[in-house]
Amino acid sequence: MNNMKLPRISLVIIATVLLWLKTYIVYQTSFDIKIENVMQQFILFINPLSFLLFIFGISLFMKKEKSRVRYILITSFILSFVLYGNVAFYRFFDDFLTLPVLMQTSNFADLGTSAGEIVSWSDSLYFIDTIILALLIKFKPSVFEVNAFSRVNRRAYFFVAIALTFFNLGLAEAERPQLLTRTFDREILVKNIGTYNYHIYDAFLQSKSSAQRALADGSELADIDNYVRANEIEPNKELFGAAKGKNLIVISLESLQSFPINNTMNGEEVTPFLNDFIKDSYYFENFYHQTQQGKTSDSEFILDNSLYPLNRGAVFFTHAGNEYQSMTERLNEEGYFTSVMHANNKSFWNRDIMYDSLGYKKFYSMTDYEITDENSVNWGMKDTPFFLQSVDHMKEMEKPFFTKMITLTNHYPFYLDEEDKYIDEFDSNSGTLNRYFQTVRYMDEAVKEFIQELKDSGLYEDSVIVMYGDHYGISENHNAAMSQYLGKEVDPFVHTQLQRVPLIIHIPGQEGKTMTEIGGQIDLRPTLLNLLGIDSKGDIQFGSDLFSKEHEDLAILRDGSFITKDHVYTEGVCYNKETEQPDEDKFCDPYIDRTQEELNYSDEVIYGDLLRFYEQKNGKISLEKE
Ligand code: GP9
Ligand code: MN
Repeated sequence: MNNMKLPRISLVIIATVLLWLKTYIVYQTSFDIKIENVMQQFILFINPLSFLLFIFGISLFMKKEKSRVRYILITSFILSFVLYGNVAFYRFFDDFLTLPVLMQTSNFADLGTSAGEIVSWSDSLYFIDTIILALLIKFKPSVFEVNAFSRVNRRAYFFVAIALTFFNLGLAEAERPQLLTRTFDREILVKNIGTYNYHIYDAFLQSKSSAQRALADGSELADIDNYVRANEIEPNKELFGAAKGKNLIVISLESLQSFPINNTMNGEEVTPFLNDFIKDSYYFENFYHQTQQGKTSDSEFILDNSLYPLNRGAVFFTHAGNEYQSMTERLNEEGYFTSVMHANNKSFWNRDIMYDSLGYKKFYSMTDYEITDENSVNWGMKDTPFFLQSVDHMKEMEKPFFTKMITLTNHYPFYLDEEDKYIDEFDSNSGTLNRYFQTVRYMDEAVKEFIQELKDSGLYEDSVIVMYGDHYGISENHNAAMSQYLGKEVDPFVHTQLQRVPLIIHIPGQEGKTMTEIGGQIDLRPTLLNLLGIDSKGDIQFGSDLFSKEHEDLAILRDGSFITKDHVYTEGVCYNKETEQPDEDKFCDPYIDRTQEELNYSDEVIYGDLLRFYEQKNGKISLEKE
């Protein structure tokens, strides 16, 4: 038997294939990864492979056979353990592990007594490949060999591994553009680059931010504090406490820009309900979103902290472990029950982790809603059922409450079921823009039903209702179609003006008013706290009360563009708002450095996790390192 010439397979290959197949089986059996098409299934299948080839391939550089065998066995065990750790964590948290989560031991407190139910003896099956490997090594059947590769073979081996990595990344990027720079969701990352690469990526993000944090010692805060104090203004005194004790309902209107408001398409109103509603509300028509790659999550970050989001990546992912002095925490101190309602996967944008850091008491996510195929479209649950089921949750909340509701239907690619189309599509070369009007119209209808439901349940009169657009919905890719709709060319000036999103503040008992003040999402925190009668002067925040008589007409966008009363500065050109043409530089020059200074200070706060040195109560800076 022994002298039969069977091809002998290298131990490296056996270990790789065993763990590869096991990982794929575990994906299918132990995680709930949503696969939408064959390509996604294929990516899922190949995604563990490149990493495994590399990690086991390291053994090919080891001289001694004993070391090689030992290395392969230990590596197989460690990786199996990591995979199993994710399985156990997923059973309870419905999420993948991240390093900050491993360090946030408080998370595990939730596990407590149920640990026994999460792990069971049959889980040893998760180590079956390592066991097979150990048996192979022990009994040394003739089908495999542990010999080192020749130099040429080793090269070929790594060439294949590298090629596979790029192949995988290329497919993933095509399936999910900007996967790594935007880092949306752990499930999407695992689905596209695999669990093991995902952990390496996570470790990279973690070490980068820990290094920056470690170098900070609080001394940077003095300058920042000076800057914030120098620009601090007196909030509106008459409105201080105008909504004291009321519930605060903040609605993030997905992808809603200002241009459809009070506007028509094919002669039909796009937002008939909102056009009415703003007559009874404060409506800010010169309000800008200040988000970047973190999109919705960036707008949430700004709302809570009055800090700018980062220029790349999503701060919800990169700095979820920081200490923040959020609006939510202020409201907790005032006895509010604070929550977020969003019928999506809770780990999307790392929300479950970040909401803990921001102090939210409860996150009503996907699992708190009744979601069916009939009440879903596009990204998930439709806005109308979402709103209606949310009111049921509100009825149960302790009062007063603050809740942030995040809508979903008006999201790219803007698909709707036939029965939800109230108006026709626009007619241009961009299907995206054409459908956008329809989904905005649907959202308008959903908001209408929501307000009615609030009235019926008696919550309306006791609540301040705030609505804002989270970020743009129509990107520059659709400039030609936009030009057709607007009847003018979308140049950098018009593009910047299109970054306006509606801000609507409805206070029971107050009359409506259109406000022309120029502001941005950064102003939400100070404005809302003032209305609720909470003094936020002395906080490290970059916005100011929009109702203040001293409010400065200035909105700074995250890319360094800014808007003043009469000018728009973008891409290095100072435009006159009236003529819409370039103007003399002297009108914008005074704000250029100021804009950069403000953005840099805000970044410093985040990178250095500086708020941990700041005592909000008395404005003192402590210089001790933690
Ligand atoms: C997902 C929703 C959309 O939960 O908030 O995110 P976006 O892509 O708009 O940032
Ligand atoms: Mn969004």
